[in-house]
Amino acid sequence: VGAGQAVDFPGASANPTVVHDTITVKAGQVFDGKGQTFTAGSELGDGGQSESQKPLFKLEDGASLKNVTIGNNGADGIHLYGDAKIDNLHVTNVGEDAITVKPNGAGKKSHVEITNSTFQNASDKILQLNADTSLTVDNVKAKDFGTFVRTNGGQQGNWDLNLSHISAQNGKFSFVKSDSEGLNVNTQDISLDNVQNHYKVPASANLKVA
Ligand code: ADA
Ligand code: CA
Ligand code: CA
Repeated sequence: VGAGQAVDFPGASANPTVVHDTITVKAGQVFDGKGQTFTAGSELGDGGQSESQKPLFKLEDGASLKNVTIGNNGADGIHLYGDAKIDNLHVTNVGEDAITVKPNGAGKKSHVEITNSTFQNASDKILQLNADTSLTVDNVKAKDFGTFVRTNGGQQGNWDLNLSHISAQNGKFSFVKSDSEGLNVNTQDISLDNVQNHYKVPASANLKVA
């Protein structure tokens, strides 16, 4: 799939690489999965809704991950500690959640880009933002999920969401959900089909839907 080209929903390989221990991508490094499928071993969790599961990948500040499929056991997905770029990621059966922005210790806002990617079968959330983030999501598809993006429940933070060229289908809770009064959301070319509560955000949020 070329950069910027629309992607459909690729399947997982029948012979995935089993991740028994979280793979750490060091600061500034690029992890290129070369199209391989990864699935979590039971050491990381069962891909259900337990909050104590571990991620398959942990990205340090400035790390990138590309050309990765996460298959049957998504456990706690991918954890980001700082700036990150994720490209051509396909999660066929999202676990507890797919991607989490974690507090990075330095207390600085994370700049996170997610491009040319797909997410399917999330019982609850796909993207979970637990620390201040400028999030860019471009050319992404989601199908059968709870919430596409959630800022940490009950919390105020510094969150900017730039969402473009996204199609989402069958969302049982919401597309964007936040309790943060100062939330900024900019959207362009979003197609929502059978998605509940498109923008479940405080009235004070700055929401620009183009
Ligand atoms: C839930 C939980 C949070 C955090 C989050 C996550 O929203 O209430 O504390 O664990 O999930 O990161 O998965
Ligand atoms: Ca959770
Ligand atoms: Ca989680």
